[in-house]
Amino acid sequence: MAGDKVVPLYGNRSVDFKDGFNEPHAKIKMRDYVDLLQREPTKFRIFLSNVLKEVSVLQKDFMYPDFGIRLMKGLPMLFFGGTDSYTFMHYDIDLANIFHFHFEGEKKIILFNQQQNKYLYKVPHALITREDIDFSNPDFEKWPALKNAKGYTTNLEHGNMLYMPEGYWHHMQYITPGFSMSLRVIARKPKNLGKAIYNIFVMRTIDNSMRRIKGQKWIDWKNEKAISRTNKFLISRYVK
Ligand SMILES: O=C(O)CCC(=O)C(=O)O
Ligand SMILES: [Fe+2]
Repeated sequence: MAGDKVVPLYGNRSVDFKDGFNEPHAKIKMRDYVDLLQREPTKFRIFLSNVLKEVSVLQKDFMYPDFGIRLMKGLPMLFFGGTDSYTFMHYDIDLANIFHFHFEGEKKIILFNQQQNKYLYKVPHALITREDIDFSNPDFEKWPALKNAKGYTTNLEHGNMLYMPEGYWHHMQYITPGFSMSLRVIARKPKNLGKAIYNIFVMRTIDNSMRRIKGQKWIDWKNEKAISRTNKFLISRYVK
């Protein structure tokens, strides 16, 4: 039903200063994308898609479950991926609680809470870790701080739902082609809500402006800071 809709695709390309925050890497018709998923492995994912909004008949295909907790009722976002694709380690800009429902394929999940930030080579003014870390097979020689990070891992199959508490980091690797729907609940801890407001109104504006002003130098500086801050923390732990 959504075959003719043009959808945005994301690959594994690292952040480029010429891109806006979360700008897509390619566009394709939904029909062709589904063909691609079924035909061969692909790094291309659909991330934060609002296809339900555009194809209103699909809205009849689901109901909001009643968990006794107030879900954000803007239309839910859909996420698709094929064998070999993964969604990089990140947390969501609004630090929402996320109920992540999975359909079709199998997906491997890694989660960390916000207390692990100091070990994760987090990029400043961003919601990601260093993009050259392979979380599916981390190189602990190159990224020693990761050895200290305590997280969770699980696999999702058709019909499973994963609850991610507010602000949790998530890395999602599609083992086979599939798609998911995320329902969200606003951050409840005042500190997290404060961070959400800061991210949406301040962090994103600073980052977009600095990309325009300083270009790639800004991105490179942030990536270097991700390492130096994490190393500084590691050293301070051992030299006391
Ligand atoms: O499933 C994915 O590819 C990413 C999901 C995600 O980032 C989210 O639900 O916030
Ligand atoms: Fe996310």
